[in-house]
Amino acid sequence: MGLPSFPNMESGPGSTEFSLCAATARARAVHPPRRVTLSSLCILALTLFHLCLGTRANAESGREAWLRYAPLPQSETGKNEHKKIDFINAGDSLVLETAQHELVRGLRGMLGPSWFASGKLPGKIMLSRNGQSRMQMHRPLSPLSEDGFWISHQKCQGTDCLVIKGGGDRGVLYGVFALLSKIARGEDISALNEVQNPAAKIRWVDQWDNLDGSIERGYAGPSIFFEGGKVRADLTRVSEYARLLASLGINGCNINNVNANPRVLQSDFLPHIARAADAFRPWGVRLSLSVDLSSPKTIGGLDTFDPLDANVAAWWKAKADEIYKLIPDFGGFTVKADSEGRVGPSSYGRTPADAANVLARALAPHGGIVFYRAFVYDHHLDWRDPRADRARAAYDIFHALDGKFEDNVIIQIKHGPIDFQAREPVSPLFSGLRKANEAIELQVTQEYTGQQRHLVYLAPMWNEVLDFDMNGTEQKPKMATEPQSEGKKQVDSSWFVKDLVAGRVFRRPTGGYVAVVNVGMDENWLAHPFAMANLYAYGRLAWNPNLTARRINQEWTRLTFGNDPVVVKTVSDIAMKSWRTYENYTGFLGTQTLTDIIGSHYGPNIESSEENGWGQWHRADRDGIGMDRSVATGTGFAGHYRPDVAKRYESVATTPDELLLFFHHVPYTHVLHSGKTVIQHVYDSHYDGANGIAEFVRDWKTLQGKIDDERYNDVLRRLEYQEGHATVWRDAICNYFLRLSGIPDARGRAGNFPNRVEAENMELRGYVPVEVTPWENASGGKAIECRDGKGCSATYRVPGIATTYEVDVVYFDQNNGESRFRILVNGRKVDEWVADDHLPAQKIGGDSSTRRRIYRVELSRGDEIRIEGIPEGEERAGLDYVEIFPEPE
Ligand code: GCW
Repeated sequence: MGLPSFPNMESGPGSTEFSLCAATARARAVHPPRRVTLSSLCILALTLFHLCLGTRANAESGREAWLRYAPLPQSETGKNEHKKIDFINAGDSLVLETAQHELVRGLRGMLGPSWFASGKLPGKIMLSRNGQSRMQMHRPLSPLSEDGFWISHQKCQGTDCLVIKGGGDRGVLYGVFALLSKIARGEDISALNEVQNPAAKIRWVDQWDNLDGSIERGYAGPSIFFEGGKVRADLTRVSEYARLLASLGINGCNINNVNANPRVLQSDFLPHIARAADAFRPWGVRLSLSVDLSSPKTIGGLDTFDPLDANVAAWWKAKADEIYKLIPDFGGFTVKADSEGRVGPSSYGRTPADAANVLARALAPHGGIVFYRAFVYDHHLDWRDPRADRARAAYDIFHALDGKFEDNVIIQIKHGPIDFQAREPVSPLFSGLRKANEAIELQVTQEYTGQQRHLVYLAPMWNEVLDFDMNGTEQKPKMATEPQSEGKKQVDSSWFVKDLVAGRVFRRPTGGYVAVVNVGMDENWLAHPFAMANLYAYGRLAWNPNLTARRINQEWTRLTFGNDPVVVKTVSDIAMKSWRTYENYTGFLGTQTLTDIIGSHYGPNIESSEENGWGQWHRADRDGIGMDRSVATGTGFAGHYRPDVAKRYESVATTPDELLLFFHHVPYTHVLHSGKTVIQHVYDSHYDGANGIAEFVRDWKTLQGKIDDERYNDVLRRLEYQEGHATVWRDAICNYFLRLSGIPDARGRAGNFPNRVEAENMELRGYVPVEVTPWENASGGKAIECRDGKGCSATYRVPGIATTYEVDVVYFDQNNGESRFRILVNGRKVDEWVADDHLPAQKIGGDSSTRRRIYRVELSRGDEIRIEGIPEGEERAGLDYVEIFPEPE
C-alpha cells in the first residue's frame, strides 16, 4: 500500500555538550588530594574560576545533585574586600582534608572569587574534632556524639572565627556540608551556634548491584561498582557517590546485591573490593558486603555451611581477618537467607540467630556488624489456606529469637510486613524485639512505586512510618523543625518507630537506618530528577527523623533548582501530593499495589497476586475483597501488634480506611469512614489519581524559564508519560472491578469512554486485532499489531464538532524493537515519533502501554485520522486506541 518510510524522523531528545569547567571541577571533587595546603587550594580555586569564566553556565545534568554550589545572587555574596580566610587545624586526617577541600569548593562556587571576603564569614575558620585543639573555647550547648557537630562563632587567637567542631572526623565533614547547605539556601549564618547530633548510629545505604554490572531493581543504568564480573577499573562515580552520601551524613554502604554471589569473598576478588573502600574512605563511608551463607562450602572447600560447625566458624573468622587486613574500616556483612530461594540456616535445622552469630563473632574483634535481614518468608505458601499469611513471617521467626543475637547483630526490618508496597502497615516486628538491635529498611529505588518513571516522593510515607507509635497512643508526635539532640528523653509511653530503631527505647548499643538506593551510571544517578529527592530525604530522616517531608523537600528544591520561592512552592507542592496520588491509581485501601507482582512490578496486573505461593493476595471475588488478618476470624496477624494497635486493626470499625483491605475482607458495598462504598472509592480514587498527574503537568509547566531547560524538559517529558500511564492504571483497575463486582460507577465514568475509538474498530490495512492478557490492560481487551514489515495503517473519521482538539494516541512501546508511528489528518502529517523508550516490557500490555498527546489539532466532523505504524524487531507497532478532547479555551 505504499507506506512512506517516514523521512527525517525526530528521534531521541537533546544534544550533549562538553563542559571543561564541570569536568575539571568534578575530577577535583572526587579525588581529594592526600595532602592539601591552603595555598594550593587557593590557586586551585582561582584556576578553576578562570577556566569557568567565558564558558556558559554548566548544563544541568543532575550529576551534582544537591551539591551544585551554584553562584548566589550578587546581593547575597556581600562586598568585595580583599581578605583571606585562614584554616586552622584542618587536614591532619583524610576525612578532615576532605572537609577542608569541600569547604573551599563550596564557598568558591557559591560566593565567587571573593568568597573569602564575602562578608558572610569571619577571617578564620577552624575545623577540629573533639580533643584535637587546645584552644580555649566556649562549650557546645549539648555534648557531641561521634558523628555530631557544632558550628559556632568564637574568638580564636583574639580574632573572630567560625568553628566547625565534630565529635570525630566525620562530624567535621558533616558540619562543613551543613554550613554549605545553609549558605546555598540563603540562610543567615552570621550568628550560628548550633549543635546537631544524628538520631542513630547506623545510617547506611544498600545497593543491589550484581557483579556482571546489572542491578536488581535498579532503574538508572548499570552498576557504578561492577562491570563484567569485576570491580570497575574507574571508580570515579564511586567517589562521587560517597560524597553525596557523606553530604547527608550517611556513613556506610553495602555495595552488592543481597542475593549475593559468593565470588565477592574470594581471595583474588577482595583486593578489588578494597579499591572501592579506598574510594569511600575520604568521605567517611564504610563499605560492607552481602554474603551468601553457603560460602564456606561453595568457595571455601568445606563440605558444610552449618553455622554451628566449628570448621565453618573458623572459616568465617579467617575470612573476616583477611578482609580487615585489606580494608581496616570494613563495615560488616549483610545477610539474606532462607528467603526467596536463598539457602540459609534452615538447611541444617538451625536458626537465623545461629547464622547471624557465627558471622558476628568473626567480625566482632574488628568492630564489624552483621545486618541480618528479617525479610525471611516462604514463597510457596498455600493460597487456599485461609490461615496462611506471608505478613506473619518476620514476626513469627524473629520475635521468638529475641535475646539470642550477639550485640553486633542488627536485625534489618523492611518498614512493612510485605515488601515496599505503595501502602502497608508498619511492621509489628519493630515492637517485637527488645533485646536485639534493629534497623529499618526503606527503599529509595522505586521498585513498587513507579520505577523512577513515575514521580513519587516517598518522604511523607516515611514520616508516617517513623512517627507511628507502636504503643498506640493517639498523641501525635511533635514535628520539630530543628534537629533535636541525641538522647532527648521521650516524655510519654510512646514507642515511635524512629525511637525503637535508634535503640533508644530499650537502650540498645546500636541501630538505625538502611535504604536500598540502587543508583546507577545514569548521569543523574537515579534517572528521574525527582527521585533524588527520595535519596536526599532518606539521608535527612536518618539524621533527624523529626524533620517533616515538606521541609526536607523545600531544602532539596532550593539546593537542586535554586531559591526562587515560586519554584520552591510548586516543586514541593507536587512532591507532597505525589505519594497519595500514586496510591490513588495503583493500590487502594491497603491492597498494597495491584501491579504485576510475579513479573515487572511496574504496570497493572491485578490477578498476578492471587492464587500463587507468593502471598500477596487480595482475595478479590465478585462479592468482596481484602485479606482477613484479624485474630478472631483471620490469620491472626493483627495480634502481632501491641495491644492498643492490635485492637485498632482487629475490627473493621476502627481500622483506618487506607489499610482496611490489608486487615479485612469486606463486600464492595461496605461503607468506609469516608462515607463512600468501597467500590465507589475504587472509581473515585482512580479518577482522582489520574487527574492529579494531569495537574502536576499543568503546575510543572508554570516553571518554564524559572529553571534550566534541560531539567525542565526532562521532568515534563516524564510527567507527560506518567499522565498517560496513570490513565492506563485507572482504566485497568476500574474496568476490572466494574466487571467483577457488577456495580456501576455512580458518576458514570468507569467503562464509558465517549471520546475514544478503539484501534480494532478502525479501518485496518495490514494491522490485525489481538487479544491482550490480562484483558484489563488494553481498552476493550484488544489491540492491533502490524505484522507487515513495510508498515500498516488504521483509519477512522472524526465524529465530533469542528474545533481544536487534543489527540491522544495510545500505543505499545516494548523494549525489543523501535517501531515508528505517524498520524495524518486528511493526508496531512500532524505528528510522528519513534517508540524507543526502555520500559520493562517485551509484549503489549500494561507495562508497555504509552500515550502520545498531540496538542492543538484542528478537526472537523468527517475528517480522516490515519495512524501509520512501521514495526521493528519484535515490536509490532501496537495500537490500543485514539481519544480526542476539545481543547480548553
Ligand atoms: O522486593 C523484593 C524484590 C527482590 C529483592 C527482595 C529482597 C533483592 O523484588 O528483587 O531481592 O525483595 O528485598 O530481598
